[in-house]
Amino acid sequence: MDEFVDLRSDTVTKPTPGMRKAMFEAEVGDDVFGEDPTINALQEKVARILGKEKAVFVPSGTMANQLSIKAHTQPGDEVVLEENSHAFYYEGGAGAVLSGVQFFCLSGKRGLLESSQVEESIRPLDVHFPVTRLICLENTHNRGGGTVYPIKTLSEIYKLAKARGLLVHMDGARLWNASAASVIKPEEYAQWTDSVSVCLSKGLGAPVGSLVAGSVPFIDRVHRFRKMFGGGMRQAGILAAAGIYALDHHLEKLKATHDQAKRLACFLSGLKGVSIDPAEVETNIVIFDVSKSPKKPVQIAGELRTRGVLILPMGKTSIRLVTHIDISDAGIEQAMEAFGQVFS
Ligand code: TLP
Repeated sequence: MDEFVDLRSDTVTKPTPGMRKAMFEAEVGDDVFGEDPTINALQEKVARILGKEKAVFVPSGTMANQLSIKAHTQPGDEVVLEENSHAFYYEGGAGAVLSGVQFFCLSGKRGLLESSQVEESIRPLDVHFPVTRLICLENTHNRGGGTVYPIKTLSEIYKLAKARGLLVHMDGARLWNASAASVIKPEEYAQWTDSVSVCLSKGLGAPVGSLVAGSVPFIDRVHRFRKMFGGGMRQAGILAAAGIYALDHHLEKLKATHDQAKRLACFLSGLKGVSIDPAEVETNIVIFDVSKSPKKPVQIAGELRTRGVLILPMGKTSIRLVTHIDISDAGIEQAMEAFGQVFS
Protein backbone atom coordinates (compact mmCIF):
# COMPACT_ATOMS: atom_id res chain seq x y z
CA MET A 1 0.00 0.00 0.00
CA ASP A 2 1.53 3.32 -1.02
CA GLU A 3 -0.20 5.86 1.13
CA PHE A 4 -3.41 5.93 3.12
CA VAL A 5 -6.34 8.08 2.11
CA ASP A 6 -6.78 9.54 5.57
CA LEU A 7 -10.37 10.67 6.12
CA ARG A 8 -10.27 10.48 9.93
CA SER A 9 -10.02 14.23 10.40
CA ASP A 10 -8.90 17.48 8.81
CA THR A 11 -6.32 17.66 11.61
CA VAL A 12 -4.09 15.13 9.79
CA THR A 13 -2.78 17.52 7.11
CA LYS A 14 0.97 18.01 6.84
CA PRO A 15 2.72 21.36 6.29
CA THR A 16 3.37 21.96 2.58
CA PRO A 17 6.83 22.93 1.26
CA GLY A 18 5.65 26.58 0.97
CA MET A 19 4.42 26.53 4.56
CA ARG A 20 7.67 24.96 5.80
CA LYS A 21 9.65 27.67 3.98
CA ALA A 22 7.54 30.38 5.66
CA MET A 23 8.16 28.69 9.04
CA PHE A 24 11.90 28.42 8.33
CA GLU A 25 12.15 32.10 7.48
CA ALA A 26 9.91 33.41 10.28
CA GLU A 27 11.22 36.22 12.44
CA VAL A 28 10.81 35.25 16.08
CA GLY A 29 11.11 36.65 19.61
CA ASP A 30 9.94 35.78 23.10
CA ASP A 31 6.15 35.91 22.95
CA VAL A 32 5.71 35.89 26.73
CA PHE A 33 7.41 39.31 26.53
CA GLY A 34 5.11 40.11 23.56
CA GLU A 35 8.20 40.30 21.34
CA ASP A 36 7.47 37.78 18.61
CA PRO A 37 6.76 39.85 15.49
CA THR A 38 5.24 36.94 13.58
CA ILE A 39 2.81 36.07 16.38
CA ASN A 40 1.90 39.74 16.70
CA ALA A 41 1.26 39.89 12.96
CA LEU A 42 -0.94 36.76 13.06
CA GLN A 43 -2.93 38.09 16.02
CA GLU A 44 -3.55 41.40 14.25
CA LYS A 45 -4.49 39.65 11.03
CA VAL A 46 -7.01 37.35 12.71
CA ALA A 47 -8.53 40.17 14.78
CA ARG A 48 -8.99 42.07 11.51
CA ILE A 49 -10.53 39.09 9.69
CA LEU A 50 -12.97 38.56 12.56
CA GLY A 51 -13.74 42.25 13.06
CA LYS A 52 -12.73 42.07 16.73
CA GLU A 53 -10.56 44.47 18.75
CA LYS A 54 -7.90 41.93 19.65
CA ALA A 55 -6.88 38.29 19.23
CA VAL A 56 -4.47 36.00 21.04
CA PHE A 57 -2.60 32.94 19.75
CA VAL A 58 -3.05 29.74 21.78
CA PRO A 59 -1.81 26.17 21.31
CA SER A 60 -5.10 24.40 20.58
CA GLY A 61 -8.81 24.68 19.92
CA THR A 62 -9.52 23.06 23.26
CA MET A 63 -7.45 25.67 25.08
CA ALA A 64 -9.15 28.42 23.05
CA ASN A 65 -12.60 27.24 24.17
CA GLN A 66 -11.58 26.68 27.77
CA LEU A 67 -9.82 30.04 28.09
CA SER A 68 -12.91 31.72 26.68
CA ILE A 69 -15.16 29.95 29.19
CA LYS A 70 -12.74 30.86 32.01
CA ALA A 71 -12.51 34.52 31.01
CA HIS A 72 -16.29 34.92 30.62
CA THR A 73 -17.47 33.19 33.81
CA GLN A 74 -17.20 32.85 37.59
CA PRO A 75 -17.21 29.43 39.34
CA GLY A 76 -20.79 28.20 39.75
CA ASP A 77 -22.07 29.97 36.64
CA GLU A 78 -24.01 28.01 34.08
CA VAL A 79 -22.96 27.70 30.44
CA VAL A 80 -25.61 26.81 27.86
CA LEU A 81 -24.43 24.67 24.97
CA GLU A 82 -25.42 21.86 22.65
CA GLU A 83 -25.08 18.29 23.93
CA ASN A 84 -22.77 17.26 21.08
CA SER A 85 -20.63 20.38 21.09
CA HIS A 86 -16.88 19.91 21.33
CA ALA A 87 -16.60 22.10 24.45
CA PHE A 88 -18.96 19.74 26.29
CA TYR A 89 -18.46 16.37 24.61
CA TYR A 90 -14.74 16.23 23.80
CA GLU A 91 -12.88 18.44 26.26
CA GLY A 92 -12.46 16.04 29.16
CA GLY A 93 -14.77 17.86 31.56
CA ALA A 94 -12.40 20.85 31.46
CA GLY A 95 -15.14 23.43 32.07
CA ALA A 96 -15.90 21.85 35.44
CA VAL A 97 -12.24 21.45 36.41
CA LEU A 98 -10.69 24.69 35.14
CA SER A 99 -13.58 27.14 35.45
CA GLY A 100 -15.90 25.46 37.97
CA VAL A 101 -18.88 26.01 35.68
CA GLN A 102 -21.94 23.87 35.20
CA PHE A 103 -23.15 23.00 31.70
CA PHE A 104 -26.79 23.16 30.62
CA CYS A 105 -26.98 20.97 27.53
CA LEU A 106 -29.59 21.46 24.85
CA SER A 107 -30.32 19.08 22.01
CA GLY A 108 -29.83 20.73 18.64
CA LYS A 109 -30.97 19.77 15.18
CA ARG A 110 -27.78 18.38 13.66
CA GLY A 111 -26.00 20.32 16.38
CA LEU A 112 -27.67 23.68 15.78
CA LEU A 113 -29.75 25.45 18.43
CA GLU A 114 -32.74 27.75 18.00
CA SER A 115 -33.06 30.96 20.01
CA SER A 116 -36.37 29.74 21.51
CA GLN A 117 -34.55 26.74 23.02
CA VAL A 118 -31.81 28.94 24.39
CA GLU A 119 -34.41 31.30 25.86
CA GLU A 120 -36.07 28.45 27.75
CA SER A 121 -32.75 27.42 29.27
CA ILE A 122 -32.08 30.80 30.90
CA ARG A 123 -32.52 30.51 34.67
CA PRO A 124 -34.76 32.90 36.57
CA LEU A 125 -33.07 35.03 39.22
CA ASP A 126 -33.70 32.86 42.24
CA VAL A 127 -31.35 31.58 44.95
CA HIS A 128 -32.14 27.99 43.98
CA PHE A 129 -30.57 28.31 40.54
CA PRO A 130 -27.12 28.81 39.13
CA VAL A 131 -26.55 32.06 37.24
CA THR A 132 -26.80 31.60 33.47
CA ARG A 133 -23.81 33.51 32.08
CA LEU A 134 -22.61 32.19 28.73
CA ILE A 135 -23.97 30.59 25.57
CA CYS A 136 -21.48 28.55 23.48
CA LEU A 137 -22.27 27.83 19.84
CA GLU A 138 -20.23 25.70 17.42
CA ASN A 139 -19.96 26.76 13.77
CA THR A 140 -19.55 24.55 11.82
CA HIS A 141 -20.85 21.87 14.12
CA ASN A 142 -18.53 18.87 14.11
CA ARG A 143 -20.72 16.06 15.47
CA GLY A 144 -23.72 17.61 13.76
CA GLY A 145 -22.02 16.73 10.46
CA GLY A 146 -20.24 19.98 9.58
CA THR A 147 -23.48 21.98 9.75
CA VAL A 148 -23.42 25.74 9.20
CA TYR A 149 -25.40 28.07 11.49
CA PRO A 150 -27.89 30.24 9.60
CA ILE A 151 -26.76 33.81 10.22
CA LYS A 152 -30.33 34.74 11.18
CA THR A 153 -30.30 32.20 14.02
CA LEU A 154 -27.00 33.55 15.26
CA SER A 155 -28.31 37.11 15.24
CA GLU A 156 -31.46 36.02 17.12
CA ILE A 157 -29.46 34.18 19.78
CA TYR A 158 -27.08 37.12 20.18
CA LYS A 159 -29.91 39.65 20.49
CA LEU A 160 -31.59 37.40 23.06
CA ALA A 161 -28.30 37.13 24.96
CA LYS A 162 -27.85 40.90 25.03
CA ALA A 163 -31.46 41.45 26.14
CA ARG A 164 -30.88 39.02 29.04
CA GLY A 165 -27.36 40.16 29.97
CA LEU A 166 -25.62 37.01 28.69
CA LEU A 167 -22.42 36.46 26.71
CA VAL A 168 -21.95 34.43 23.52
CA HIS A 169 -18.84 32.48 22.58
CA MET A 170 -18.51 30.80 19.21
CA ASP A 171 -16.30 27.74 18.77
CA GLY A 172 -15.29 28.55 15.22
CA ALA A 173 -12.69 25.79 14.87
CA ARG A 174 -14.14 25.42 11.36
CA LEU A 175 -15.58 28.92 10.92
CA TRP A 176 -13.48 29.05 7.74
CA ASN A 177 -15.54 26.16 6.36
CA ALA A 178 -18.82 27.85 7.32
CA SER A 179 -17.66 30.93 5.50
CA ALA A 180 -16.49 29.04 2.40
CA ALA A 181 -19.85 27.23 2.20
CA SER A 182 -22.15 30.18 2.82
CA VAL A 183 -20.03 32.97 1.30
CA ILE A 184 -20.72 34.91 4.50
CA LYS A 185 -17.55 36.58 5.76
CA PRO A 186 -16.05 35.39 9.09
CA GLU A 187 -16.57 38.89 10.54
CA GLU A 188 -20.28 38.75 9.69
CA TYR A 189 -20.57 35.60 11.77
CA ALA A 190 -18.32 37.02 14.48
CA GLN A 191 -20.42 40.18 14.87
CA TRP A 192 -23.04 38.02 16.61
CA THR A 193 -20.59 36.89 19.29
CA ASP A 194 -18.69 38.35 22.23
CA SER A 195 -15.80 36.01 21.53
CA VAL A 196 -14.84 33.59 18.83
CA SER A 197 -12.16 30.93 18.60
CA VAL A 198 -10.70 29.73 15.32
CA CYS A 199 -8.28 26.92 14.48
CA LEU A 200 -5.43 26.90 11.99
CA SER A 201 -4.68 23.20 12.46
CA LYS A 202 -7.86 21.76 10.99
CA GLY A 203 -8.97 22.41 7.46
CA LEU A 204 -6.35 25.09 6.92
CA GLY A 205 -3.39 22.73 7.14
CA ALA A 206 -1.15 24.40 9.75
CA PRO A 207 0.52 22.01 12.21
CA VAL A 208 -0.57 23.80 15.41
CA GLY A 209 -2.49 26.77 16.65
CA SER A 210 -5.75 28.50 17.41
CA LEU A 211 -6.77 32.04 18.26
CA VAL A 212 -9.35 33.64 20.48
CA ALA A 213 -10.72 37.02 19.43
CA GLY A 214 -12.88 39.56 21.27
CA SER A 215 -12.80 42.90 23.07
CA VAL A 216 -9.56 44.26 24.56
CA PRO A 217 -10.54 43.62 28.23
CA PHE A 218 -11.73 40.09 27.39
CA ILE A 219 -8.57 39.19 25.46
CA ASP A 220 -6.44 40.65 28.25
CA ARG A 221 -8.15 38.21 30.63
CA VAL A 222 -7.66 35.33 28.17
CA HIS A 223 -3.99 36.28 27.89
CA ARG A 224 -3.60 36.20 31.66
CA PHE A 225 -5.29 32.78 31.93
CA ARG A 226 -3.27 31.47 28.97
CA LYS A 227 -0.13 31.98 31.06
CA MET A 228 -1.82 30.45 34.10
CA PHE A 229 -2.87 27.36 32.11
CA GLY A 230 0.70 26.94 30.83
CA GLY A 231 -0.02 28.11 27.30
CA GLY A 232 2.52 30.95 27.17
CA MET A 233 4.95 30.13 24.37
CA ARG A 234 8.29 31.63 23.50
CA GLN A 235 9.71 31.72 19.93
CA ALA A 236 6.44 30.33 18.57
CA GLY A 237 6.52 32.67 15.57
CA ILE A 238 7.59 29.58 13.64
CA LEU A 239 4.08 28.25 14.28
CA ALA A 240 2.38 31.58 13.66
CA ALA A 241 4.14 31.78 10.28
CA ALA A 242 2.43 28.51 9.33
CA GLY A 243 -0.89 30.07 10.34
CA ILE A 244 -0.33 33.22 8.29
CA TYR A 245 0.66 31.08 5.32
CA ALA A 246 -2.46 28.94 5.76
CA LEU A 247 -4.73 31.99 5.84
CA ASP A 248 -3.06 33.46 2.76
CA HIS A 249 -2.93 30.29 0.66
CA HIS A 250 -5.33 27.66 1.93
CA LEU A 251 -8.63 29.40 2.64
CA GLU A 252 -9.42 29.34 -1.04
CA LYS A 253 -8.94 25.56 -1.18
CA LEU A 254 -11.72 24.76 1.29
CA LYS A 255 -14.58 24.87 -1.19
CA ALA A 256 -13.01 22.02 -3.19
CA THR A 257 -12.84 19.89 -0.03
CA HIS A 258 -16.58 20.50 0.47
CA ASP A 259 -17.20 19.30 -3.10
CA GLN A 260 -15.22 16.14 -2.31
CA ALA A 261 -17.37 15.53 0.78
CA LYS A 262 -20.55 15.94 -1.26
CA ARG A 263 -19.21 13.52 -3.87
CA LEU A 264 -18.48 10.92 -1.21
CA ALA A 265 -21.93 11.43 0.37
CA CYS A 266 -23.70 11.00 -3.00
CA PHE A 267 -21.78 7.80 -3.65
CA LEU A 268 -22.41 6.43 -0.14
CA SER A 269 -26.14 7.14 -0.37
CA GLY A 270 -26.36 4.52 -3.13
CA LEU A 271 -24.77 1.74 -1.08
CA LYS A 272 -26.61 -1.07 0.70
CA GLY A 273 -26.71 -0.67 4.50
CA VAL A 274 -25.74 3.03 4.41
CA SER A 275 -28.13 5.83 5.38
CA ILE A 276 -27.21 9.38 4.49
CA ASP A 277 -28.90 12.34 2.84
CA PRO A 278 -26.25 14.01 0.65
CA ALA A 279 -28.30 17.23 0.67
CA GLU A 280 -27.42 17.59 4.37
CA VAL A 281 -23.67 17.64 3.69
CA GLU A 282 -22.79 21.33 3.71
CA THR A 283 -19.04 21.37 4.35
CA ASN A 284 -16.18 18.87 4.72
CA ILE A 285 -17.70 16.47 7.26
CA VAL A 286 -19.75 13.43 6.26
CA ILE A 287 -21.47 11.43 9.00
CA PHE A 288 -23.42 8.38 7.92
CA ASP A 289 -25.42 5.70 9.63
CA VAL A 290 -24.64 2.00 9.14
CA SER A 291 -27.22 0.46 11.48
CA LYS A 292 -28.83 -1.31 8.50
CA SER A 293 -25.51 -2.92 7.57
CA PRO A 294 -24.63 -6.33 9.08
CA LYS A 295 -21.18 -4.86 9.83
CA LYS A 296 -20.36 -2.68 12.81
CA PRO A 297 -18.40 0.58 12.37
CA VAL A 298 -15.22 -0.89 13.89
CA GLN A 299 -15.30 -3.83 11.45
CA ILE A 300 -15.98 -1.45 8.55
CA ALA A 301 -13.02 0.71 9.63
CA GLY A 302 -10.78 -2.39 9.69
CA GLU A 303 -11.87 -3.55 6.22
CA LEU A 304 -11.35 -0.05 4.81
CA ARG A 305 -7.88 0.13 6.36
CA THR A 306 -6.79 -2.97 4.49
CA ARG A 307 -7.88 -1.12 1.33
CA GLY A 308 -5.80 1.94 2.23
CA VAL A 309 -8.62 4.13 3.57
CA LEU A 310 -8.77 5.47 7.13
CA ILE A 311 -12.05 6.55 8.74
CA LEU A 312 -13.35 7.16 12.25
CA PRO A 313 -16.21 5.15 13.78
CA MET A 314 -18.53 7.53 15.65
CA GLY A 315 -20.48 5.65 18.27
CA LYS A 316 -22.02 2.23 17.68
CA THR A 317 -23.79 2.93 14.39
CA SER A 318 -22.15 5.91 12.67
CA ILE A 319 -19.01 6.70 10.75
CA ARG A 320 -17.38 10.08 10.20
CA LEU A 321 -15.36 11.09 7.14
CA VAL A 322 -13.60 14.43 6.90
CA THR A 323 -12.17 15.73 3.64
CA HIS A 324 -9.22 18.12 3.66
CA ILE A 325 -6.59 19.76 1.52
CA ASP A 326 -4.27 16.73 1.53
CA ILE A 327 -6.87 14.50 -0.17
CA SER A 328 -6.59 14.36 -3.95
CA ASP A 329 -9.43 13.54 -6.31
CA ALA A 330 -7.63 10.21 -6.93
CA GLY A 331 -7.88 9.63 -3.16
CA ILE A 332 -11.63 10.19 -3.31
CA GLU A 333 -11.84 7.64 -6.16
CA GLN A 334 -9.84 5.15 -4.10
CA ALA A 335 -12.10 5.71 -1.09
CA MET A 336 -15.25 5.21 -3.17
CA GLU A 337 -13.90 1.99 -4.63
CA ALA A 338 -13.06 0.73 -1.13
CA PHE A 339 -16.52 1.69 0.24
CA GLY A 340 -18.11 -0.05 -2.75
CA GLN A 341 -16.27 -3.27 -1.90
CA VAL A 342 -16.92 -3.15 1.86
CA PHE A 343 -20.67 -2.49 1.44
CA SER A 344 -21.17 -4.86 -1.51
N1 TLP B 1 -11.89 18.20 16.81
C1 TLP B 1 -11.19 16.97 16.54
C2 TLP B 1 -11.41 15.94 17.64
O1 TLP B 1 -11.11 16.50 18.88
C3 TLP B 1 -12.79 15.40 17.68
C4 TLP B 1 -11.63 16.44 15.19
O2 TLP B 1 -10.95 15.53 14.69
O3 TLP B 1 -12.63 16.93 14.65
N2 TLP B 1 -13.70 22.59 18.42
C5 TLP B 1 -14.11 21.77 17.43
C6 TLP B 1 -15.41 22.04 16.76
C7 TLP B 1 -13.31 20.69 17.04
O4 TLP B 1 -13.75 19.88 16.08
C8 TLP B 1 -12.08 20.47 17.68
C9 TLP B 1 -11.19 19.32 17.31
C10 TLP B 1 -11.70 21.36 18.71
C11 TLP B 1 -12.54 22.40 19.06
C12 TLP B 1 -10.42 21.17 19.50
O5 TLP B 1 -9.30 21.47 18.79
P1 TLP B 1 -7.86 20.92 19.24
O6 TLP B 1 -7.77 19.52 18.78
O7 TLP B 1 -6.91 21.85 18.57
O8 TLP B 1 -7.79 21.04 20.72
